[in-house]
Amino acid sequence: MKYANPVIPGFHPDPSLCRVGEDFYLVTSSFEYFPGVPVYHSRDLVHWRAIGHCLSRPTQLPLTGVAASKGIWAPTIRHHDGRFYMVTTNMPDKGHLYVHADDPAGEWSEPIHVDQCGIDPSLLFDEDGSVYFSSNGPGGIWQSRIDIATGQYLDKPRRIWAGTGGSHPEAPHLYRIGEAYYLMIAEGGTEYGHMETIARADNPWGPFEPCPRNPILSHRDRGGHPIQATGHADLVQDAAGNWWAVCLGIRPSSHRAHHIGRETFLAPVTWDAEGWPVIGNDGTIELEMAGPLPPAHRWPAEPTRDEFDGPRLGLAWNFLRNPYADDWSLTERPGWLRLKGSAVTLDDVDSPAFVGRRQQHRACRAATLLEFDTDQDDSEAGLTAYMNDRHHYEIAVACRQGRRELIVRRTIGRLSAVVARRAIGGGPVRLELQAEPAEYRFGFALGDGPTEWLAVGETRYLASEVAGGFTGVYLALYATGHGRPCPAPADFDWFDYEGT
Ligand code: 6LW
Repeated sequence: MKYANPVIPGFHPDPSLCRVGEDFYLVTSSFEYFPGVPVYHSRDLVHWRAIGHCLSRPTQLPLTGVAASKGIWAPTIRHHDGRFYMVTTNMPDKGHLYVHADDPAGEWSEPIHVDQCGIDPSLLFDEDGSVYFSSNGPGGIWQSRIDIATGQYLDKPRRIWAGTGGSHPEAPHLYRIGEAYYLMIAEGGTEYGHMETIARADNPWGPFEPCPRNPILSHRDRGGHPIQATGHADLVQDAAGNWWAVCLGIRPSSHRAHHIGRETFLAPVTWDAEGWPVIGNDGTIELEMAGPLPPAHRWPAEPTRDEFDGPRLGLAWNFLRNPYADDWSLTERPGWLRLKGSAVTLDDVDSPAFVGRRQQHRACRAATLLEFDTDQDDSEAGLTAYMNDRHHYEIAVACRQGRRELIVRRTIGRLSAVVARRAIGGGPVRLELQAEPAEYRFGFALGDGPTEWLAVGETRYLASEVAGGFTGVYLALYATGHGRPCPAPADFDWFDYEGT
């Protein structure tokens, strides 16, 4: 059966998954966004639907003052004895934590912290009841044995494998398969040299014997291939006994520039005569692949338009860091998302009035209808293509010398400038963004009038290779008073998002 990669497009890095019966559950990293660690559900490994978040309360996920691309790194999800566990690291806060839930859609428990070095923690529940806690750390992969009720050590952490010599040995996943323990890790760093390697032992502490074919997954020698940076993988066996890997990869839009984030890819896994896994086509993956998938199970398509009619935001929406409760409301004006711009701006390492979703297609259209009757200078509300606090583009209604105007701004590092403006009168404004792999176009319309396209900006300047960090572009509605609160609310009637 054929399927298309990536299976979860847009900013969904560091995928980890587990199976319960015929159901698969997958989590990805969420960094400075809240709620954190989205949970996806699938029955066929190809079609995934969002069902919740593991970290949905500020007590589980404090993000105040967390820099862009800090916060939640590299979760692992496992199921044991009727319970789901998700283990991750909140950077820099208190380090490793895990939460558990009986229903992966939530609510998840308060966090239990584990005092172990490094990043990228994961758990193995062994058959004798032991729980192994692995992470990266100085010189390789470290492991302890913990009491899962408390997070306390039963055996102190020690280094169990240095990897094969690549930089950044990280993202360990320890599996017990038959009588053997397999330790699969990422090496080479998460960029273009990324790879996945594996080793085996008959004891969870090693000594680990590396696979002679390492790396078992990498595109580091495939310059020009549409998929790059493959690595950070996790394995699962389906109900029919077939094995699969999920991993992260990127799709550059122009030379060495990817802007919608590290995405989740799927590859079939076979085993060679010596008992080593073969991922995809002998260690590489493609945009179209085939494998012995479980029977197809599609989910209803997401509607293009969010009318903001419900009492809660849909699961696609995120805030930047922990939101201030007063900054947003779905109930003050029913059927509208109301944002109340505070002093905090998109340039601050803080939580502006901001409600955003991942850009999941390199070619897409986003639009919104905004009412913002402001006469306070420097107040502003609109639509942003946001990579981080130093790299973002927006189209907005703003106020200058007491008059409303439409602006397009680009912020690339310390260069921030309004690149287009039009004076406008009162009344609602439709803001539009059209994305192609290499460019964003920004336009607006008044009433039912035609769209006037105001400016074009390259996607390249929002790419990780330029902007830095580990995230991908968000398309977000926002409001700000630039240093003082906005007296007028910004009301958004609806938001359209559509891959094109
Ligand atoms: C993650 C590390 C990595 O912790 O990037 O791709 C870091 N690999 O394993 C952030 O996602």
